[in-house]
Amino acid sequence: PAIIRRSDYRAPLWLVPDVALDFALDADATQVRATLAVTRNGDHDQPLRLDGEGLVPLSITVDGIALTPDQWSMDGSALVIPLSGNAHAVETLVTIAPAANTQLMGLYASGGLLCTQCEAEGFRRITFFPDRPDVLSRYSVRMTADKALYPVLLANGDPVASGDLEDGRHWAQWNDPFPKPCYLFALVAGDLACNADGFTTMSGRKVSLGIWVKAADLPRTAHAMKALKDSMAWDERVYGREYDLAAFNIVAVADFNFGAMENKGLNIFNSRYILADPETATDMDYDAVEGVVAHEYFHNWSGNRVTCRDWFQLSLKEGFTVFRDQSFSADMGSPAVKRIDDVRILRAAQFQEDSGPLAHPVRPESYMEISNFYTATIYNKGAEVIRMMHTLLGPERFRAGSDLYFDRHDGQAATCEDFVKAMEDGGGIDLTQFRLWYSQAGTPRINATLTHDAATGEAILTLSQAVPPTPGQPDKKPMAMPIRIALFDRASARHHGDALLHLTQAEQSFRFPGFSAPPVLSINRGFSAPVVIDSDRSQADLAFLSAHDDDPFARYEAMQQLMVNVLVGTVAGQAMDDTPVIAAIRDTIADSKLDDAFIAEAIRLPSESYIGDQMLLVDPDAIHLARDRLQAKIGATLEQEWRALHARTEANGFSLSSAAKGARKLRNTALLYLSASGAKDADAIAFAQFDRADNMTERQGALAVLASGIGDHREAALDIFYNRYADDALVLDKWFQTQALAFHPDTLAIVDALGRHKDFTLSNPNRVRSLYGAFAANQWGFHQGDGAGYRMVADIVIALDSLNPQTAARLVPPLGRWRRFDAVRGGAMRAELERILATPGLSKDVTEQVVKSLE
Ligand code: HT7
Ligand code: ZN
Repeated sequence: PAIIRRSDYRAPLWLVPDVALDFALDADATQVRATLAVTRNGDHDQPLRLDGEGLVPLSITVDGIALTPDQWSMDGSALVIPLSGNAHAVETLVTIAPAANTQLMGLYASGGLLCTQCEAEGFRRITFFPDRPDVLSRYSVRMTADKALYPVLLANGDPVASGDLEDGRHWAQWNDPFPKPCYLFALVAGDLACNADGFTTMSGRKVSLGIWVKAADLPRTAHAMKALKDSMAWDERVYGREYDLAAFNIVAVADFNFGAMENKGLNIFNSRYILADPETATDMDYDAVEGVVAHEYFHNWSGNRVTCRDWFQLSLKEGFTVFRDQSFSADMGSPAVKRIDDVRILRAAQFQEDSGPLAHPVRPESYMEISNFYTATIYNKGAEVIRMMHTLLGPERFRAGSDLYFDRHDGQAATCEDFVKAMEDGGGIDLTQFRLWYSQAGTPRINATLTHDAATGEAILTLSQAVPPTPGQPDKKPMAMPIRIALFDRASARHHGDALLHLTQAEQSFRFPGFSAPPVLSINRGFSAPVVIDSDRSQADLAFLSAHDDDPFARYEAMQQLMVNVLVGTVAGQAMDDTPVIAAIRDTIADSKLDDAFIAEAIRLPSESYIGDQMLLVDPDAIHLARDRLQAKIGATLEQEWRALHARTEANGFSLSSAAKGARKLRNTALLYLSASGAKDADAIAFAQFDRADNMTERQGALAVLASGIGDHREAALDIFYNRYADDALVLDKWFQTQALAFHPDTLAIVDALGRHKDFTLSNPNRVRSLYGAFAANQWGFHQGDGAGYRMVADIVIALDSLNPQTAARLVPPLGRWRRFDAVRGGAMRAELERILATPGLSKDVTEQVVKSLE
């Protein structure tokens, strides 16, 4: 497949200021008539070139006159029309088949609905068009459809008119006054019920809000509606951004390749990020609904009003919008726990990506298939880059920068460089060196050494940085980053305030006067830079910080590092002293100043894959054994504490307050350790929690504990859960996922059998992710045995590729980590990648991921 390069960007030759679309909707054959007002952009004699995929032009007219076959041509799948003047009206007619669209890109059918997904390049599967984000058009959309099958007809913008037709059909017209790229186009037709509400903007305009779902799901939309209204108010308060249309609609669909889509005025969501009630959604699900609703809403400014010039600039909208949704969720709940969660996700997904064959910069230089670049690097590292600018500038100057960015670029397709320049000009800062964060891939490693000069009473912190080589980037330059630190006096357990260090050189020393004795270093407080810190802090220092650090992230981090050191040492065959870990956990759960949610985060053992990420060569069995034993020892040593905690956190009635959510989180953690303790009644206690829970957080928490064990209640709990929720696809996903993630010796065989279960289907991406996505993330399970896990995932990639290449491609990266495993495992993983590559007719989505993984 062809490689698209950032350096090849050229402005569009033709613009399309206005487009009128007319859809005669039908699941099997939808007719699309598109009338494009096109204008020549600059002085050239090039023909009009309209992207298309799988389209056949049934008729083409220019200025109302039908073209003869010699007046147009196809270049591959693109339609090419030579035009004589500088402005024309070009009309095309095509027929598409939504019900046969298994890729879920373009116009497709899901659960009786017709809906669209156009980002990144789905619009070309609907009609011929310059499918690139820097061509901005005003859209008017008319839809006709069978009224009984599709009583609701929605599109971008505001509704203009509607009416009935003969033959049981009806029509609706929607206009969107804001010029937008075609990736933001959307329509939905179907039998939907609406949770209708309203919002009055800061300038007093009334906006009608609608969340559209299947009628039976209406009671599960309240949380999403609250999140939407909170997001609208937050964006006004924090960024001064007001909503701009009279209507804002959200539709939930069951089959969706991603989380959600920010189409102008008509967001389309994967139903898992809209629907929530206590019976079916965990607290994590509730938080995800809030976060994704906010994310898509915030795109109205960061993405829609200011969009991307080309797809290399994807992080311009995604990194900034993730930063915005993270800040919103922090303000809505616990900032400390939110930061810990976000860093955990960053490390699990992005650090792993950055250290493997698919590493790429936040602003990539090339791609084969843009869908493969909706990555943790673009999203999560991109958000960290924005966060660092926020840290360097402070909130007021950052706001001045963002105001300038929105003012300057409203209605434009902008670049990452435009954003940085606005921050420089609005915030008054020089970000010349900082720009390397956009172009250099790889996670910087910072070595921190603290020494003490007794003669001068100075503490001297020496930081040195190295950015590891990544594909195509063997040599790296030093990066600029903010490192927040504090130096604790050992005796008083206090410090003299944070210092924000500006690390810019390969090696830099910072001197701090006023220390008669060596202090304890708290570093990268709040995770001020997305880096790995290597420091020579002792276990005693880490234990000190895990008890006294007043920065919640640093306190959590000290505790995690304490655990990681023991686990990595154990895996390496050293006899490690685990008493500081157990003591730290005991002290943390006894600390009445800490809230339950933080305690639960702090005392949780690092994941098996995070432990693996600390090693050059991952030994999944040794890691599993070491972690399992430590968990068992913590469980047994503190058994009475776990019993007491589990009892103390039992709630009397369900609430969504932060305190109640924290208590549930801690209750599940206590149950996990109690079960690990080997206590004879642990299985029964877990089953009782499972059985009596009045909410999904506790029920699924207990199910996860039971599913990882070999106790008597395992099968019963899984059966009860299945029968109770057999009709609820989102909960059934949890049933598949819980088993795929379980620490069970037979996980491989269990997943294999689940792949043949009557409720498993390759046509629903949520189901695929909940079984095979989860399994590939289960380090011990996936790497078990003789490579059968690799074969199973490769089989799915091959089978899924012809149906839904985007979802198939997302299963490839776990196999691409072959260099990190022993020769036998690594060889087996490579062999599966080669087998996938040898499949005839492989999509460019999967081809790109596999080729890069093998390089
Ligand atoms: N901007 C949206 C991206 C998206 C997407 C990308 C590829 C294929 C399907 C997709 N659905 C949505 C989501 C977001 O970041 O808000
Ligand atoms: Zn986004």
